[in-house]
Amino acid sequence: MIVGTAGHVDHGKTALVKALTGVDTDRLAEEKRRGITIDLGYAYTPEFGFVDVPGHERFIHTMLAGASGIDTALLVVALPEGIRPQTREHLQILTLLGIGRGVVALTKADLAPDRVPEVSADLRTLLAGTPFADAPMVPVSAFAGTGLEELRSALSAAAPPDREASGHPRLAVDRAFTLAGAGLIVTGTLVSGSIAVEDWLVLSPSGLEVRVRGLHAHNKPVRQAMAGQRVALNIAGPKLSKDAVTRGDWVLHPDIHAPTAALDARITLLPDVARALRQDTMVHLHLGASHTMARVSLLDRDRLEPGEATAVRLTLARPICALAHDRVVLRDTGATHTIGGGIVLDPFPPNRGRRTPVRLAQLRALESGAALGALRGLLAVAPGWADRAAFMRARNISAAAGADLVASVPAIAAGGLMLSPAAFDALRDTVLATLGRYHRTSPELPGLQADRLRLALPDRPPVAGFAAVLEALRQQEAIARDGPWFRLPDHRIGLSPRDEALWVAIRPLLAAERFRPPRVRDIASALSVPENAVRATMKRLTRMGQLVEVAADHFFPRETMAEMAAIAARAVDAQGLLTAAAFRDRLDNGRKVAIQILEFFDKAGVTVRSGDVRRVRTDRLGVFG
Ligand SMILES: Nc1nc2c(ncn2[C@@H]2O[C@H](COP(=O)(O)OP(=O)(O)OP(=O)(O)O)[C@@H](O)[C@H]2O)c(=O)[nH]1
Ligand SMILES: [Mg+2]
Repeated sequence: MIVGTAGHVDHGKTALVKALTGVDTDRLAEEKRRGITIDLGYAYTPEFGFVDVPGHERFIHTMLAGASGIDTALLVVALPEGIRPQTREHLQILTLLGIGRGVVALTKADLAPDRVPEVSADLRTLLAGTPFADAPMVPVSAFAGTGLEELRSALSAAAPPDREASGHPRLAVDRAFTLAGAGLIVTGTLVSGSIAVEDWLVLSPSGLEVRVRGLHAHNKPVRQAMAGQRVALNIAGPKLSKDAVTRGDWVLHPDIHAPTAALDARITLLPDVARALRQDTMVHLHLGASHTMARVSLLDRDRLEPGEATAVRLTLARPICALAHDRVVLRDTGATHTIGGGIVLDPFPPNRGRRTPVRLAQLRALESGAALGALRGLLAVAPGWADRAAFMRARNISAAAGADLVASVPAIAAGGLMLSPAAFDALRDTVLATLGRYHRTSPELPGLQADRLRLALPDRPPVAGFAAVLEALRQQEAIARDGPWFRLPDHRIGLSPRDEALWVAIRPLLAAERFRPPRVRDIASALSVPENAVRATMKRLTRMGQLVEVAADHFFPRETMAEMAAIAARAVDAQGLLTAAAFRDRLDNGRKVAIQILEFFDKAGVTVRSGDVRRVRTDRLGVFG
């Protein structure tokens, strides 16, 4: 169990930890000289790991870094002084961090034993409505040694539930130092998963690779450390140095290394702040042991009154590592007061549409702490799908657990998407309706390509996800596919009776002089049909693949194109080069037409021109079927 001290400066936190553990955690010379705690201190007994924090208001950021990794609070209030400003602020911070268990130590009992009833009564009032409302209060004296046993048993009784051991490992670094003979050591709380010697992990947000050379859990060498333990890692890595690691970094599994500079969160403004929170206020943001500046954008209103909670977009001054349901604490621009905090709902929020009703509904769904509930909620609101990788990463869910989750929601996995069955059905219905309409208006065309179908949708899924949905529909035989074209299974390319009749008349004209077929104008006058009608029919036949328009109004049957390509391949000289003259001689169709055909071959990649000669790409001869 990791116990963190809290309370006003000089109220006896460090002295109490020393009385409980025998360890003086004020190690720095400056701490000794000034008689105050400046940096975090650590001490262990077989049962507890203590994190001792500074009480001075100037070191609240340090207190925050320490408190983010604890699971039980030891709130220290000196009897001679009673409740003081940082008693309140530390209490607020513990509450915002979601630390639900604690014990109150009424310290310096040797100095003011008679103040126990008064201070306890004040504290009961202060603690009412907080997670510590019923916390035991134990008068103690670090000097006289009284009350220590009661305090130990009260702490044992406050044991928190076990931390989530599943998920990838993630350790919040609160200290980094080098140790002679060992090298680089980082310490912190392992908030999820487990870490073993020889694991390869990543330092986040820098992304440097680290190898675990050795590890301690609760100050003892072990092969493996578990979530909920304070851990010291001896790490090495190709580009790693002491300067590369700072408090606030994370050591974690590569799959959850995804630094982000924007977070959607639900935050509460503390009831006792002086002013409402306005749009785009700059704040100090604390998450885990990290700290950065952030801009708060309110998503569903223009101001947030004290005591109220709402959804916000936090835009960070630098990318940090954050996952869903991480706690954030916000302090004012000058870092003089804690003003509020809450939970991260989405660490990878979309850039656009952040204030739309659809998005706000998604954020409400993401308030669920359980991944199953969150995913169900997310898929129940529009558009009914979610990015699988982002969701699993945000919730720190491994691939195997993710597959179980998708199965139990239930959701349909398509490419990178998870879709509700209803959303999948809606996509299918729209695709089928769009194809049906298209076939009716363009019966001569093979169908629609994926991007045209996608653009027809009211809510557009990502390209890759939609491609997977189309593939799933194809497998269900709801739609069919020819090359890049999707169509309804029973759609056959067809000509209208008028086109059909005209085509029957045109075909022999083309065949009569197949290497020099008549142009649209000639066909029109031969058949006494308007040019426009001939052209439109021949264009439709081109789209159907029967004809090829080699030059404006000059159409060749596709099989003739294939035949001419083969002739070109045979017309090359000993060097493999093709001249226009050689080609023309074989076709006997005149220089102008021969050159038009060759230029069309160039465009189609069948021939490659260089100066007056061409090479024939035999691998491309099949393009005309
Ligand atoms: N008489 C008496 N004095 C105490 C007791 N505990 C601590 N003190 C004194 O109170 C002063 C502050 O004690 P610390 O333990 O350093 O207080 P702290 O809460 O750790 O202070 P910061 O870490 O700076 O916030 C020191 O001078 C201690 O000697 C106690 O039980 N009895
Ligand atoms: Mg101290």
